[in-house]
Amino acid sequence: MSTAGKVSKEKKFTFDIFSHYTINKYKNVIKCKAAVLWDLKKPFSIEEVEVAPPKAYEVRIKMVATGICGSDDHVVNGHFVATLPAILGHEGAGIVESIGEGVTAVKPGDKVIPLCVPQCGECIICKHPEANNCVKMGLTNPRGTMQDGTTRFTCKGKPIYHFAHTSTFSEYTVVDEISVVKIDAAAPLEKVCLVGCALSTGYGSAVKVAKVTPGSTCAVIGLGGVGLSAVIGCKAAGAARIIGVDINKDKFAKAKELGATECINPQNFQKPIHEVLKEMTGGGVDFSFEAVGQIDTMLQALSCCHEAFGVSVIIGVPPSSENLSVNPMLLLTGRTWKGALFGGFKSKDSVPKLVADIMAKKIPLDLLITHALPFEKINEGFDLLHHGKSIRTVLKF
Ligand code: PAD
Ligand code: ZN
Ligand code: ZN
Repeated sequence: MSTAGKVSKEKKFTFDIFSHYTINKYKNVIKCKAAVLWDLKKPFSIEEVEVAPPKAYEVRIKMVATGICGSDDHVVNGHFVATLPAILGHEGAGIVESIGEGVTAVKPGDKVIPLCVPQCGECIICKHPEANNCVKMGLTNPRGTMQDGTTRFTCKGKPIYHFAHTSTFSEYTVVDEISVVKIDAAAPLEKVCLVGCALSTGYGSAVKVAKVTPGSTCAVIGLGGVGLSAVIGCKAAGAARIIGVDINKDKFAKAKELGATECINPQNFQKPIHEVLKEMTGGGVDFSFEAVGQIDTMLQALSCCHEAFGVSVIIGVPPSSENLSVNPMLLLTGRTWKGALFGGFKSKDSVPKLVADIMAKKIPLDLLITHALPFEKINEGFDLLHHGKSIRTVLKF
């Protein structure tokens, strides 16, 4: 009896290995095109890369569209540290190609948005009712890998690192199950890809992080895709006055179309812009947003909100080497200073709802997309951003 028992255990063991093998046998390495950033301050190279099959609790996605975000550009210019060589991009949408063992959240054929802020649902942050920066995020320690510490991309025999848990600048990508969410099958992916970053970030900064109130006065510094999404959020929350601030006056028409009641260019004033804003608003705005990613504009945003009740939100990602120095009196008088990733939204919970609101025309997302290019023209897309010509360029695969 005891020998028989031993044999059957061994048999079971053999079967388990075999069944694992048969599951993975049909999932091939995919060879496809991706934009690889080999070095800082260099253009992207379109390369043939190998994309390994998803392991357990991972998902391989065929990308359909991806936006170009200021944060991708911060990596290229070295302000935001990432492990290179890497496949950047974090504002995409696509269709699930295959899933690893144990995946239940999505299945092949589902339309999905990869999530640059994961939501594991189990950590202390995910369980907190307000917080969203899941412990699996690792923003301050960017390893450029899957959660298991390895990469799924290789090129010319070298491992290529992931970026922001998403790496959307590739025809195929692999993400952890905690970094992807299913969206409405009818959603236009070449538009809702922006929910993967800009829209959620700016809109949530207004409605969720600052909690803009009806009738209030707001200032948004930086009118790129993120700042304009904050303008959309301020308007949706019922702000009476929304002042857009940018050094590029070409951004003003779009800002006004989206809800800015007036726009100002700091270069047209002798005084610092926070003084100008305080004078314009009888002492300071109720809510201010920094959507540039520079230390000086963060201080301008803080200073321009009312000293007794103003709330200022940092959205922009600052150069990693720079620190802020402020006079504590700015806060002692009663200001609140906040910051958030991804608009403070819990990603898995909020992204499908935001997509639904866009499809119901409650959020004018289309206006943020100024250019569409084939994926291979990614460097042209970054040139448009550098020259202040685009709000969002969407690359199509
Ligand atoms: P963008 O480059 O499209 O927009 C930046 C805007 O700021 C441009 O319109 C500039 O003209 C303007 N600008 C530059 N300097 C000044 C200045 N001194 N005063 C006023 N305006 C100025 O970038 P974006 O909209 O994609 O991103 C904006 C920032 O938000 C950037 O720092 C990015 O890294 C950050 C970001 N944060 C999150 C997050 O989760 N917190 C997510 C996505 C992007
Ligand atoms: Zn978590
Ligand atoms: Zn982004």
